[in-house]
Amino acid sequence: MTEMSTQKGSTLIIGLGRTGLSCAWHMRSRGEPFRIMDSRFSPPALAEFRRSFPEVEPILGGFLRDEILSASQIVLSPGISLATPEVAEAVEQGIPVIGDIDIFSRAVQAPVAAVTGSNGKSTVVTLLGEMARQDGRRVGVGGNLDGRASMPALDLLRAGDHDLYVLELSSFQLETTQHLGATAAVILNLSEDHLDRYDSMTEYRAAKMRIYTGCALPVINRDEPFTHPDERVQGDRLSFGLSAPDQDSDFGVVKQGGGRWIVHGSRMLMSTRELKLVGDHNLSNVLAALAVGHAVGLSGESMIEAARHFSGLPHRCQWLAEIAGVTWFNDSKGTNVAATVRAVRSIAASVTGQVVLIAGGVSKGADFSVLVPVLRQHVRKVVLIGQDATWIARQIGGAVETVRADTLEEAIDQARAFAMPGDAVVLSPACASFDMFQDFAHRGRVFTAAVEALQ
Ligand code: UMA
Repeated sequence: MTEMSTQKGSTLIIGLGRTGLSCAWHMRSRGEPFRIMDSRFSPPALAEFRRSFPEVEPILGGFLRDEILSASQIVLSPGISLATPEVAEAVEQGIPVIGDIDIFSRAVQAPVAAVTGSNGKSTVVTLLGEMARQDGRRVGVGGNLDGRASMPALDLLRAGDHDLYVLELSSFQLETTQHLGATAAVILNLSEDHLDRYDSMTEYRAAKMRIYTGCALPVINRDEPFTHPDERVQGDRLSFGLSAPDQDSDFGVVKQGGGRWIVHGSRMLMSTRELKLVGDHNLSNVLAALAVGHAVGLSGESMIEAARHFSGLPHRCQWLAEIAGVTWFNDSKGTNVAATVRAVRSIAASVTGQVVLIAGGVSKGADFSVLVPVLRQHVRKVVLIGQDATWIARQIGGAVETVRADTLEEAIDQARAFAMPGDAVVLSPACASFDMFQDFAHRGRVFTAAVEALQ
C-alpha cells in the first residue's frame, strides 16, 4: 500500500480540507492509489489525515509544479481556483482535472437532487431533507452545506445506504464538475457573489449552469430568467415562481380570499399563512423545494407537512415559539443594518400586530438612521443591548421609543412586557456580538434557550 499510495502518475488530490479528506477515503475504499497536496504547511485536515493514512506522506507548503504535472488526474478541492497557474498548466497539458462532485456522480446509485444559487441554498436543501424524511426516505443531505452535522458529498456515500441524495452545490464545486447527471437540479437565483474569483457575472453564471449537465428534469425559477439554462439543455422543465403557474405541472402562488395560496397547477396546496418561514424570498425557497421534491417523486402530502413545520435555519429569521399570542423570532445572524431592515419587514408582514425589536452590540460604526423608516412603520419598541446601545439610541431615538437592557435575558423580559397579542418579538441585532457573546450563533443559542424557558 505504501508504495502504491505515493507513486507518481497516480491521482493527485489538491487540498487537504474536508473535501480532500473525503476524496482520500473514497480512493482508499476503491483501492486506488493517490497523492495529496496542499499549499499550506498545516491545512485543517492534516492531523486527521496523518492518523487515518499514515502510509501517504502529504505534499505541503506549495503547489509543486513537477508533482502536479506528473499526475494522471487531479482532484481539485473547491477552495482552489482552476485559474491557479500550476493547475491551469495541467489543464493545458491535457491532464484531467475533476472535483469531488464528479467522483460522487460516477459512483452514486440513488437519485440526486442538486441545488445551487447565490442565496437560499442551505434553506432549500435543509427543507428538502425534511420533506424526504417525512416521506419515509433514507436521505443524505450535504455537499457545500455548512454545519456540524453536514458532510461532503463523498462522505455521504460512505456513510451508508441512502435512497436519495440532496446536495447543496457551490459554483466552486460546479466549476470542476464535468457531468452531474442529477435527477432534478435547480439554480435558485443569481446575484453578484465571489467576484474575487470570477472575472464577470457571465463566468459565475457559467459555473452555476453546469448543475444542469445531464439533468433528467431541470427545475427553473420563473422570477429569475437569468438562471434559466439555454437551449443546449433539452427536454421538459418544471418551473416555480411567485406568480400563478401557466402549466399544470408547475408551482406558484395565487391570491384568494385576502390571502395567498401555494398552488401546483390549479391545485391549492396550502395557505402561505401556514408557513413559519417569513418573507417572499423564503416563499420562493419553499416553492423551489416543492418543485425539486416533486421532480424526485416525493409525495405532495409529505412535502406540505414538512413545509408547515419547518422553522428555518438557526439564527436566520428562525421561528422559535408562539407564547400568549406573541411570536418569537431569532435573527441573530442579522449582524448589519441591512439584514435587520429585511428581517423586520418580512416578519412584520407575517403577523397582524407590530414588532418589538431587540438590537444592539458592536455597531461597527454603521449608520443606524437607515433603520428609521422601517422602525416608524413596523416597530412598537426597541430594546437595546450591548456596548453601543446609547450611541444607537441617539441615532434612532426620535423614530420610536427605545429602552436599554444590561443582558439579553433582561431584554427578553422587557420585550415580553411590551408585546401585545399579534405582535412579534425579534432578536435582529444589526450588530456584531463579540462584546457579550462568542459569536452570533452563541448569541442566538442564548436567546433561543431563554425564549424556550418562557413557555
Ligand atoms: N486552500 C489553500 N490551499 C490549498 C487548499 C485550500 O489555501 O491547497 C484554502 C482555500 O483557498 C480555501 C480554504 O483553504 O480558502 C478551504 O478550501 P477547501 O477547498 O480545502 O475547503 P473544504 O474544507 O474542502 O470545504 C469545502 C467548501 N469550502 C469552500 O468551497 C471554500 C465548504 O463550503 C464545503 O462545506 C466543503 O467543501 C464540503 O463540501 C464552505 C464555503 O464557504 C461552507 N463555501 C463557499 C460558500 O458557501 O460561499 C463556496
